[in-house]
Amino acid sequence: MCPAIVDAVKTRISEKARALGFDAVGFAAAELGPEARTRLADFLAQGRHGSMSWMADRAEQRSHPRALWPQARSVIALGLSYAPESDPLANLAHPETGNISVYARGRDYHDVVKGMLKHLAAFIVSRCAEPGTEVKVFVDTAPVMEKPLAMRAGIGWQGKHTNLVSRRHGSWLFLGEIYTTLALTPDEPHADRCGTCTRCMTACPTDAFPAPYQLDARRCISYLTIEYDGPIDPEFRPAMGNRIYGCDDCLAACPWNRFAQAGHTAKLHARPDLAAPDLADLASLDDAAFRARFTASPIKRIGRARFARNVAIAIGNSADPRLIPAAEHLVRDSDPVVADAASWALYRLKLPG
Ligand code: B12
Ligand code: SF4
Ligand code: SF4
Repeated sequence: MCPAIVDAVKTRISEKARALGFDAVGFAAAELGPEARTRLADFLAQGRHGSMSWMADRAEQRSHPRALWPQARSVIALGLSYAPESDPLANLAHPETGNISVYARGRDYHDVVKGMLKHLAAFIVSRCAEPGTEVKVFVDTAPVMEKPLAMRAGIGWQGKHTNLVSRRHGSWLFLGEIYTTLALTPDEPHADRCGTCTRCMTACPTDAFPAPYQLDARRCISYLTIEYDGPIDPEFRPAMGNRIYGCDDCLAACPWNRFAQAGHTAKLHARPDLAAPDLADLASLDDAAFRARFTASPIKRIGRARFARNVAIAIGNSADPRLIPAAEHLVRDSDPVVADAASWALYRLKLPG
């Protein structure tokens, strides 16, 4: 395609992406520079992925878009804002409730973003490309390094908290990509705008950043509450507070959020019952009730046992003796990890003074 036609195709794709509801769109070549590859290798070599062995299993595809799909020539990077309407950390001050991170208070973003990506991909194939053009859509779960690709496509930069920050949407963007055989001119990569700021790093309750731009997932509350299924190290339990699913402290600290307007995608808006759920109520959920309560929510993915473990730790941090019966109920749980967390909680609640 001649450059003028490529530009026209990019414009059509960008307009359609925005019409579908995406807040950011950019274009990159289907390749990652040597830094992302080396840094992923370092991260894995230091064991910072913890029990997420799937990260190491497909590291080659993760750090080489063409190792995942040799025919890919371009990547279309998309961002969808989920910026909250109010203070995302307000609920941390209510220890009798559980705090769910902003991204998981509404419908599962994997489903929402994937649906939008599929619409955009179908449009590209049917309306923007020569016959034979192929596309593949990804959001989160594929071996794709979404943040460095989005930075290369110019929709933001990787901040010191390691997530992509946008000048317009702050830290609150979900990412998705379309890999395609179309040759599209890359946009300019986004420059780093962190400057001397280190607010995200000092905001972290578990000191999970060994250095700027580096995260040790094993210390991160998001990893501990969502990805890790064993007994959480007692070192981290007090710092978890009432965070029962994910953590937003480093994202919320970012000064670039001040430009963000609340996300407009209704499906991602917070469910009222997940804004400040009662810990005693959550502790009483059996498997069937857990599944019913979290239908269409990303929380369903972690299963009832991991969730109940997190609830037990939040109960142990509540300093609220009214939650002793809830902890006693979980101590009798058939899952040893849940029972262990509940014993720890009971011990804390019964400590004098
Ligand atoms: C594994 C994973 C996690 C792990 C590890 C996170 C991590 N930072 O690696 C855990 C479970 C902890 C996690 C937590 C969260 N996650 Co997560 N996660 C992923 C996943 C699947 C892979 C990320 C990855 O490749 N990590 C490996 C490391 C090595 O890569 P990296 O983070 O890009 O590391 C870079 C930096 O270290 C940098 N670097 C190192 N040194 C230096 C030096 C300089 C100078 C510079 C500039 C850079 C630099 O280079 C590395 C390579 O680019 C992505 C989806 C995907 N497929 O990409 C979602 C993803 C990153 N997660 C996401 C979200 C929303 C979260 C949470 C906010 C959820 C929550 N509220 O609890 C937290 C945020 C925690 C945090 N501060 O990162 C979003 C982030 C969106 C965005 N705007 O960036 C993603 C992109 C999913 C999505 N599709 O939207 N996540
Ligand atoms: S998500 Fe929470 S625990 Fe993880 S790095 Fe950010 S502030 Fe620290
Ligand atoms: S809080 Fe500061 S250092 Fe962290 S990502 Fe935002 S601008 Fe960068």
